[in-house]
Amino acid sequence: MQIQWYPGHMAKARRMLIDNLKLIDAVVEIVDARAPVATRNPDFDALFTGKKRIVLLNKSDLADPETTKKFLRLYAEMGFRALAMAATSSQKKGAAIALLQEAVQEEVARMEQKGVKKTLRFMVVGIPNVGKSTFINRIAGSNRAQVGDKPGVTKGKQWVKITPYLELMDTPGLLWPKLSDPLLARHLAYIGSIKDDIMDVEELAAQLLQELMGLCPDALLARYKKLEREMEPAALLEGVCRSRGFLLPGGLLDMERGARIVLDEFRGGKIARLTLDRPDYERQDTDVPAKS
Ligand SMILES: Nc1nc2c(ncn2[C@@H]2O[C@H](COP(=O)(O)OP(=O)(O)OP(=O)(O)O)[C@@H](O)[C@H]2O)c(=O)[nH]1
Ligand SMILES: [Mg+2]
Repeated sequence: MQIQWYPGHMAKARRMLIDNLKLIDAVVEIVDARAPVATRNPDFDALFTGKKRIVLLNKSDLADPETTKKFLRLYAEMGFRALAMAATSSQKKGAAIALLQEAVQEEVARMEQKGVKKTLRFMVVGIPNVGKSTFINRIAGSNRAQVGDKPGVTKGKQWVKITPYLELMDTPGLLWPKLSDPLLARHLAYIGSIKDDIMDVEELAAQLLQELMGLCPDALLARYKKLEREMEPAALLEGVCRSRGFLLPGGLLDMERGARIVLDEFRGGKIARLTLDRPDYERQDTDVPAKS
């Protein structure tokens, strides 16, 4: 499957991030806990060299808790401050604020010695649809940034003042130019970080069903009754249509409707709570542009 996935506005967004780096104290990178490898933009290592970085594994309510713990250990080994959370709940709000403050505490102390109370500014970054704006709204305690269940909702930068001394910058989702790892590309598409209208949804849903049959066969068989373990991807999608009675006039199966239902139900966490990526996966798409 060929995916056209680096639209022109992304290059503009990348430029904007670089231009704003001088204003900020640290970068908060949001990844999706269901696909923490696929949703980490490999371009960020070059973009944010020299900046303090915090990684938030968001949507952890939809991910497998044990795998989330493994990813947290991995980030700790890599030297990142990291936290698993669900921005749609207030449970980890305090822990997230504490983590942000901790990341810049030395600078705050240094300024305090000079008698200055520093305003902390964080840039919130990540690929599309991982919950950057939802996170900012959670920290702000009100709906200040626009949110939506599709990629590309935030179009430009937006500063959100949380307190007189804490500001968060919302940014548009940023992908990297070359998508040369087909497995990671599929994972991004399954979770909804790439626009569905640039993909073949039937092929995508069929592949997702095959992957889910490997990861959580019991949950899948329980949800769609007409599936069998050894089915090929296309047969799995047909099985979903039969399970739900998705027929077109004339008796053909409505594969597109079946595909959209599978993607919707997976994205909504209705099939199973699971993580697609493995912590030891070695990505093949680290080929990213130079910093400017
Ligand atoms: N289940 C669950 N859904 C979440 C969580 N965080 C965000 N969402 C949902 O994910 C969708 C995308 O959220 P946004 O905050 O708009 O994501 P974004 O990263 O700002 O997206 P762009 O601006 O398009 O790049 C929305 O439907 C949110 O309700 C979470 O922790 N758990
Ligand atoms: Mg947004």
